[in-house]
Amino acid sequence: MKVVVLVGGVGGARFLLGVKAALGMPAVGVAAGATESPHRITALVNTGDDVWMHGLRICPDLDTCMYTLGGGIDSERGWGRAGESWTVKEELAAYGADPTWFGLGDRDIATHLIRSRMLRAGFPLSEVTAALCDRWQPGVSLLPASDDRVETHVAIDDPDSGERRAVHFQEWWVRHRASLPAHAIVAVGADEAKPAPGVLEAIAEADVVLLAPSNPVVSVGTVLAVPGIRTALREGKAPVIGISPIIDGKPLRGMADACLTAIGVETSAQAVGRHYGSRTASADGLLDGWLVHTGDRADVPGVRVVSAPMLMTDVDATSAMVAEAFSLAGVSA
Ligand code: FO1
Repeated sequence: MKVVVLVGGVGGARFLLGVKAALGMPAVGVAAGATESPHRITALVNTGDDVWMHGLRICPDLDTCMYTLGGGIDSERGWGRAGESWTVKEELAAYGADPTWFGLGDRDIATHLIRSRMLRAGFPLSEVTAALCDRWQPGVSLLPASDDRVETHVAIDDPDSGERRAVHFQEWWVRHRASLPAHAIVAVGADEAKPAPGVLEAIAEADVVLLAPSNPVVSVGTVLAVPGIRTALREGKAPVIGISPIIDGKPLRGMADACLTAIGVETSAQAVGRHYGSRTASADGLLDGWLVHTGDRADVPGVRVVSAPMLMTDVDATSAMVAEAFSLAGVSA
């Protein structure tokens, strides 16, 4: 079976562990020896979080997926490397080099050094990612939604001057913990961006497409902002099943509620399902099915809604969620 998953960072990476397990693959890494799985998983990963810092290109969601699926993640933080140290970060702070609020770990910096050098040599992000995945063997194809620059910026009122200005998503998310009201969230560059090589092909060949329970605005939303992707999903043969990132009115992690408020969508499974929309009953909607947490109610016109336990407490729980999504799609591994 060919599965395409639209993902962001921490939640999306955990979800991908369950997709691999549901297809009988080892959640972390790849099966040893010849037993190559007959199944294919392609993750279309958000690049809106990506940022230049200290001269390095950082791709948080691609790295979080790569480390999580390759066995290098610090599972406590959900991002960055296990066994991390922070010497370079401390030295940068000693120089007063801004920003000091972003956690750049020593091991993680090796990834950014290789990526930055390859990008400067002219390699597209998709080839850089494939090269980094040679080491990590995530067991899925990690594709950036686009090789072109797409960066999420947030319009806020400056906490000191009060004047309205745009900051990079990372400054809003990490420095301010998304505590400043976002007056607008813009995927800068999305209009001119093209889907990365392999993205449209993966969608066209897919047997099922899953929208991971990632942030519907700054993760899945930013992938969908790349021209051509939404149309490919609507016109593709594969059923599109969304997994609600909101459980009884609250985002599980991250601050999806702050992002949903910014775009005027209520923080509920029903509102997010309607935000994605029905493929058959609306002009630009995507969903054939919508999976919500047991006990949540959601009426999404033109979309089949099913409830199931949605807490990704471990790989087995996530795998069970994915199995529910597959049966809602009418496919089986
Ligand atoms: N998230 C934080 O909350 N604090 C950090 O200092 C931080 C550093 C960081 C460094 C590399 C990286 O790949 C991710 C990092 N993240 C950090 C997560 C990052 O903000 C992601 O964009 C979010 O987790 C959303 O996916």
